[in-house]
Amino acid sequence: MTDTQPTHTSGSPSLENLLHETRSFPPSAEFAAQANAQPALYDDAKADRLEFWAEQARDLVSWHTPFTETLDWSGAPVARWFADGRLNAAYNAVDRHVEAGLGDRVALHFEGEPGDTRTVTYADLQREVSRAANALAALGVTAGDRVVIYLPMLVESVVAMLACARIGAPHSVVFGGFSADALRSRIADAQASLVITADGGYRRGAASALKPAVDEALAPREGEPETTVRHVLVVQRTDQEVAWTEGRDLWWHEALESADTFHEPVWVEAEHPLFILYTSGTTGKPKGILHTTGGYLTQAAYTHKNVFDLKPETDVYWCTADIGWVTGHSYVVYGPLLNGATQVIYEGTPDTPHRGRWWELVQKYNVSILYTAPTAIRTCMKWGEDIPARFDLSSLRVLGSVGEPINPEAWMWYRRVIGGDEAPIVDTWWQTETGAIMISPLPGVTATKPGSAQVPLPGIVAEVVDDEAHAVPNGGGGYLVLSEPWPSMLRGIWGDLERYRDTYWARFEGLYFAGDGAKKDEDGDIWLLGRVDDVMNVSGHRLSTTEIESALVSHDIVAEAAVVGASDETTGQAVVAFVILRGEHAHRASDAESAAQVQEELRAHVAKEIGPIAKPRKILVVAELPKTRSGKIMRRLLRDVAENRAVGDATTLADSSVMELIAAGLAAPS
Ligand code: 6R9
Repeated sequence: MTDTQPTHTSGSPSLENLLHETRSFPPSAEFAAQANAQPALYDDAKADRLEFWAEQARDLVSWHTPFTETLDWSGAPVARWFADGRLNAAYNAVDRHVEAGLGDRVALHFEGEPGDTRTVTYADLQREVSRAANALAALGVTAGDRVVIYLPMLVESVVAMLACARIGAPHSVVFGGFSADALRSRIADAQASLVITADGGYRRGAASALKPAVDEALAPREGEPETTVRHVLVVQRTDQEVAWTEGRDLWWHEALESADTFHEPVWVEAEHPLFILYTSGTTGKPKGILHTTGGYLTQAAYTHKNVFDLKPETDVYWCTADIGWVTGHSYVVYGPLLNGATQVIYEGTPDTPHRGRWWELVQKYNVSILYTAPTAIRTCMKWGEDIPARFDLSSLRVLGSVGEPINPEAWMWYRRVIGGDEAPIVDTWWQTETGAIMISPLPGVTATKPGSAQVPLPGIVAEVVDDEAHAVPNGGGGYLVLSEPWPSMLRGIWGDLERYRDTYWARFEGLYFAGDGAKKDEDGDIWLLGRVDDVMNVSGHRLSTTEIESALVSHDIVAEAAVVGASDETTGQAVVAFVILRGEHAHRASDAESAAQVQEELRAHVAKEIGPIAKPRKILVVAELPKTRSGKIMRRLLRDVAENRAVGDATTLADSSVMELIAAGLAAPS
């Protein structure tokens, strides 16, 4: 493929900092000629949007009963797509490829952190998923029952999700890095009847335990209702000692051993729930985002095919996301498998046993499409480009980014060092709620710009609006909204329809409010600017300030807490907490040493309550917090402090001396 030189776009965006970026990389003629996506895709979608989606649904998904109706929006904001069709997600991801004679194609190249490997073909996957489905059924799990999956990145994790889908039991995957308490509240909210976990997994060169967190999450607690969980299936990964509850706990391998390899998929309605995935909102309570089957699968497959230009016969695809996040759902499990892709899944961290592990894997498996997050790219930048330079990365032909805005430096580094100055980068904007990619360049069609997700995909209608819901002109900024329903949109918040309306549909009449700030450049391309609510984005993971504040305040010594996301070179944002100690404990922060102790104690407490990723990078003990007269904490001012800036306008503070007090306190030993 020929190299493409950057050209400069017309017009100079008058927007601050990153919008001074004017480089643009048109696709090479060769890439464009072979691309799955052609410019006509936009025209087709514009000509008849609903018919366009119906075509995608018919082309990319196999229906047991074909649908006749495309969209029913009469119950807005709860959409029904392809509602009279019936299908099965696992059949679409696995069986139909085997039936098409592709059973020998590798579905998964699994690489364990210690270096153990496993190659799983589509035929293998069909046997495993069928067995697992029979095992779940034998445990009494039926269509509609919820199953919580709490696993590391293993072949069994993919099998478990598909087995649930095969019997019509919605799965709720809880990220393995979350604590027992986080797991407990999600199990309770979903009223799950089964948990699938492992003894442990390998992380940073050691076996780390998972099962104890499940035991703790299920233990009876005074004043709380008894758990709905009847069984725990345990995958044996590390051979660690595990506590065992007779009658409740079963080994995964034993349950599967005795199960039949044939299983007839349960054909469900298109609107049957496929999964619930919990994500942080602006209040402390995580939201169970509900996705259903037909529309979700359609958009997952469509985006995976066109945004990554997947050629299933020749490509090797690798998405580095964990199945605990939505990216792992749509772009490790459903999108790639529906499209019959061959992919790599990796259990461990990028720096174990060395900092070149990812690039070694790209070389080993000839990965051609890589999908990862800006925080990972920035970490690799920090480690130095001599590390990837030691490996042959010439197989890479498409690079993807997701999770947070990618800054132009990281984008350029990704393109040059990883993509050999050739591979197109697709910066994909979407959310747990949107289910699949919404805004992204199309490789081979779009001239890409470093730092911008650019354009809504064909079939998607997005806008940037001001406070009054008016579309802003090119060059202007405001809030990102989605103006038309899309197939993979959430169908609500589990058990809380009111919260669904309030969170997404109350801000602007008839428009989906994404919670992200955005600007349009002079070409009308969209630049995402981060969250406008109190949700932080740390290494591409959504964390709520409120949730961390409540975790801090639940510690005996803390009276009050305020949490902000301070910009951080590597992780995008870092959690910084300001705490006021209870009077009787105030002395504990009087010298540097004890303040450091307090900080460590509270960090550990947050890790226990929520999980290690929520641990504040810094905890500052203060005497007061800046509040408005109505009692709202002015996080903006705290962010100034956290980012070492001069403190901004503090005139709306109830007590204007507070910021001086905080600044003085920080100058003193901490
Ligand atoms: C897929 C995923 C969603 C939030 C979203 C936004 C941020 C994701 C982005 C991006 C700028 C991108 N986000 N992709 N911001 N450019 N390409 O990440 O889902 O975990 O629900 O987070 O992430 O702020 O609102 P989720």
